Amino acid sequence: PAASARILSIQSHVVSGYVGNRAATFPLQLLGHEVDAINTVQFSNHTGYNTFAGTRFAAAHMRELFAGLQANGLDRGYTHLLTGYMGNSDNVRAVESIARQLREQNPGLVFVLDPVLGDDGALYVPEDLVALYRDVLCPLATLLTPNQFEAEQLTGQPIASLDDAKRACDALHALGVPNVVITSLQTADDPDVLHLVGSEKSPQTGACHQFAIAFPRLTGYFTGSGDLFAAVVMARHFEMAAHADGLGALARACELATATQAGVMVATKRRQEATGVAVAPDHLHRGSRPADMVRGFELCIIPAQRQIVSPDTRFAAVDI
Ligand code: PXL
Repeated sequence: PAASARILSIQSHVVSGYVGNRAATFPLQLLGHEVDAINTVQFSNHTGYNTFAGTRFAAAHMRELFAGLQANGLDRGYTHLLTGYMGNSDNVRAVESIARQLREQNPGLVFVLDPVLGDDGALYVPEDLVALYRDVLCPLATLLTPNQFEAEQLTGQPIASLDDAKRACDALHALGVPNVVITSLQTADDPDVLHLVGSEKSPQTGACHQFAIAFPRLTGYFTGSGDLFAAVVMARHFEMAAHADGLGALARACELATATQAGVMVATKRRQEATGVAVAPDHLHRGSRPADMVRGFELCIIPAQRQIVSPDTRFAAVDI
């Protein structure tokens, strides 16, 4: 049997719908991995709805849960740490502490850090988190998955082209992260195409493999697709790293993860259209947000689970 990862995933939880841990746990389990979840918030639904109820947990809650694991030796044996939305600097510090302790237990721990800061030109976390992610968490991360805006925030450089993205990857490597994936980049060439730009740097030789994957931009409303992507790229990278010798594992992992993300989003859009909740792009407000969010917008992670195991489409990575 294929080796399993043992993953600690620290993200948000929603009762209804699929973002954060709800978008990561099932896909990772479906791919054969053990997932333990710490929830940074527990909300009724994601914050894109007209209202939401629930609690943001204090950092002390996260530390208490981790201490509980330690008291029973359950902190031993994690191979992977995955983190998403944290929301405030105390939570970032708690994650730093957990990452350091897990590394002490397992020096080979893979830390997949999704630096959730914002999108479309706007931060949705306090501004002080940018420097904390850059200076405190990035140096601990194995794989970093910023979107275009987050990569700009972390590097302080605008990113408008694949060349800019390559330079941003170099700057992020310089913070100490060996694997960087800028998950979606829009360039001036074609508004209907998005680019993933990835960069894998060998810790041994310093050699760098940089690549891009172009994929069609889907109009519509999708929340949690970044959380799904980070989870799947982590699982696929684990599989590939076990087989590949030399550089190339990250590109193969990204090919599969973009295919899964696209497959789930296409299924989601089809269901939106079939059930009549789809909104025309010109009826979207505040970036890509519909005026009234309903359950029908949620990602089809369960109905489209085949796209996680064996995605229909493939997008090829090209060296850049
Ligand atoms: O990454 C999406 C996400 C995660 N967690 C919470 C959210 C959202 C998006 O709205 O509200 C709590």
